[in-house]
Amino acid sequence: METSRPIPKEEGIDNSLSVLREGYLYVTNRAIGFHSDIFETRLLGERAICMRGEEAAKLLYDGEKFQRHGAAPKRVLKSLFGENGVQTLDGEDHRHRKAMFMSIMNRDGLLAMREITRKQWKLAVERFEELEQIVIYDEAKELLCRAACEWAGIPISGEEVKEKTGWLGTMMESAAAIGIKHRRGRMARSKAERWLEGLVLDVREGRIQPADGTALSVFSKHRDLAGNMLDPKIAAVELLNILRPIVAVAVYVCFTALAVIQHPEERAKLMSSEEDKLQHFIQEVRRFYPFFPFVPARAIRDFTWKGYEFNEGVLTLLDLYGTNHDPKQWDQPELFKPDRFKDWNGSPFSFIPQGGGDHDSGHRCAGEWITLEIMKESADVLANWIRYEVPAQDLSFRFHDMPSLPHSRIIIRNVKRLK
Ligand code: HEM
Ligand code: MYR
Repeated sequence: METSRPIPKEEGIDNSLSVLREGYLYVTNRAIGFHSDIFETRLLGERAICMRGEEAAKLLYDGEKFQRHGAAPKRVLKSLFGENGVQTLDGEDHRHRKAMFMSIMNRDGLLAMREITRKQWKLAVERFEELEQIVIYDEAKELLCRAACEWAGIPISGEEVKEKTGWLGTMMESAAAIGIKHRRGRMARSKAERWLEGLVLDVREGRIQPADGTALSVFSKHRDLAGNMLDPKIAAVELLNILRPIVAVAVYVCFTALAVIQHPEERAKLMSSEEDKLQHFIQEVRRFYPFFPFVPARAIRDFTWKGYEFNEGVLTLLDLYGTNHDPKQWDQPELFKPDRFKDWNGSPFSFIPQGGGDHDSGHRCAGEWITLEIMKESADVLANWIRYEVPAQDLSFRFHDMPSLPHSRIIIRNVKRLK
């Protein structure tokens, strides 16, 4: 019989405001204060357990102990995720829906994404040469919107790109917002869902024929475990679970640019465009910079873990940023050192910028591999394809902005093509 030990407790009727105030550092700050990788608090009007580190990640990804249904706050479903999408499913329903996503993440799909990204950067760089200055974040969102639609088999005209980029970007940028910014996120989602529902019906009624194997084709024809096609609204939510996060990779492109600018000695290692070097660099970008803050889940039943009692239904947050910076796993986590990935042990639970565990059976990010493809191509462009000036600007970013970005969104001038 395990003896129980108390979970350190943060005082206060509700500490949601502290999460907004401290952002990515909320859990780390308390873990340091309590000398504990687990503590309890109150968030959004209920008791919540927060935890970080490899062991905690293993626990949260145990599908016998935690479920996702009812875990993400309603407001996050209304803006970022969408309702009744794969993020909210459990058990067999989740595995079946997840298989639909993973079926397009095969070798051909990944290669296609790499090539589309390369082509879109080429077109963009030609344009950059004509412009006095460009803002990397804005350009990356737009070129990734084009890339996402092409990859997913979604028809989009040149004139539509700005509008659609706006919707997809707003959903992600307003994920943790309150007030008017949150309402903008909801509105962007409604418009985008209507657009994609229309396309799903177009496919089903034979008006358009996206290529086999593309997300639009696969999701429009997918059947659930009962043999029924997805409700068009849910198919639209899932198509947005492809388009929105591909546009969101612009945040990582922006941080990649920041790392290229601020670490010339690391940039120099990319000069050969070797795949390994690009991989280590972008893995360190994903580890080092903040993006997705925490993953929420609920305990399915009462259980005890390391002596700590979890009650059925308790809201539990796994801190992704804190786990990627856990000094128990990472030597000098506060330093940007891509070479640490030369001999990284590959644990699915200690390096979790896009969630942990297994892609097929758990909730780990379905788009992790294509994120790597997009980032490697983008790192190569920013380090090797172009020469540019970086004018004086505010490159700092704040840990309480979720998502966080360099304030200037990274301005470059006098872009000249080298390749
Ligand atoms: C899930 C992060 C890009 C599709 C997730 C999760 C995180 C995450 C933290 C949740 C893991 C969990 O619940 O345990 C990110 C970040 C990205 C990114 C930081 C960088 C921009 C992508 C891309 C795609 C994608 C490019 C698709 C093309 C998904 C889907 C899920 C997911 C479908 C739900 C998986 C499930 O519930 O089983 N992502 N992601 N993500 N991501 Fe990503
Ligand atoms: C995606 O679009 O699914 C991937 C990237 C989104 C990152 C957004 C980060 C902001 C904060 C979200 C709070 C979520 C808490 C459950």
